[in-house]
Amino acid sequence: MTAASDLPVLTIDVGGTKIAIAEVSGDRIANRRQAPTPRAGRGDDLVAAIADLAPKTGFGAVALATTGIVRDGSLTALNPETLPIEDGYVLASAIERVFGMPPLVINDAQAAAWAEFTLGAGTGFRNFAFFTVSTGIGCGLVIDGRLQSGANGLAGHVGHTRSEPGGILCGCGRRGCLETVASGTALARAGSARLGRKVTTPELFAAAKEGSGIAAEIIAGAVVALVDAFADLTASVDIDCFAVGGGVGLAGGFIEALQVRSLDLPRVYRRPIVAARAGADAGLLGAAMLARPKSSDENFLQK
Ligand code: BMX
Ligand code: ZN
Repeated sequence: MTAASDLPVLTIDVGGTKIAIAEVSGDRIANRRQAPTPRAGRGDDLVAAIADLAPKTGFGAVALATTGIVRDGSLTALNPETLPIEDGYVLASAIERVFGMPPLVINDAQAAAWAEFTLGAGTGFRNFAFFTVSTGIGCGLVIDGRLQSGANGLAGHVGHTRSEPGGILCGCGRRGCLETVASGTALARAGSARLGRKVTTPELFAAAKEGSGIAAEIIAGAVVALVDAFADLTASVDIDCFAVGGGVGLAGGFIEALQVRSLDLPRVYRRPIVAARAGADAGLLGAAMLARPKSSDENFLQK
């Protein structure tokens, strides 16, 4: 008989746009599949979509990375525009009912930060930050080698620090958050308003490439805001290296633009900015690793 620990971890990544599911063994991802995220505001719809997509047997543990604030297995949206859901939706128990075992549940950017720190762009650093620039802006922080979730799950939500005083109202209730300036949602919104036609984020990047000054200016605004957020974070906790992922973060030329902009910072705030290496599936990998910590990873998570 196969011991549960020899079997892969069934791992789920719930983002604002899509749900991905795979079986993860070590750093190997198999049988990856995905579906659009149900956005009607009901946690039960999310769980039903996961149940539809996932195998029911053949795994030894279940791990779930999700956009939003995870506290003791419950999920609350900080920004309901990124993922609408009931406050404090008891995600862990709902997932346990489907698969018959209690899952590890963690914020998506925190999970991805752990993967990058352990086997990606953050290896060898002590204080490391991973940013995902996607539907929203997520961030996971590893400080002194420990992944920070915070007692309330809020650690690393740098997407909701102030970027533009008096700026537009964020779904979290504050005004001018980084996420209202530099996320994929923000770029598409600004692009549509200023170009006078509905554009998606990839269309905005394509327009910039084809010479649209307006599109280039909007993207440059996001770059400036992100680099300032990196500098603020460096001033707060002395980050050694920033890795950037997510659909927008990994879009052609974006990381290079961040690197160039960071040269305008006073030297004391400058840190390496690199592309996430674990790729689009860092959240899957990190959640699986957190569900199966090695004994040498003792105290890896700081609550
Ligand atoms: C939002 C917030 C974060 C998340 C980030 C990236 C919600 C629902 N999510 O700031 O928890 O990490 O977006 O999320 O409040 P993604 O869906 O863009 O990957
Ligand atoms: Zn906000």
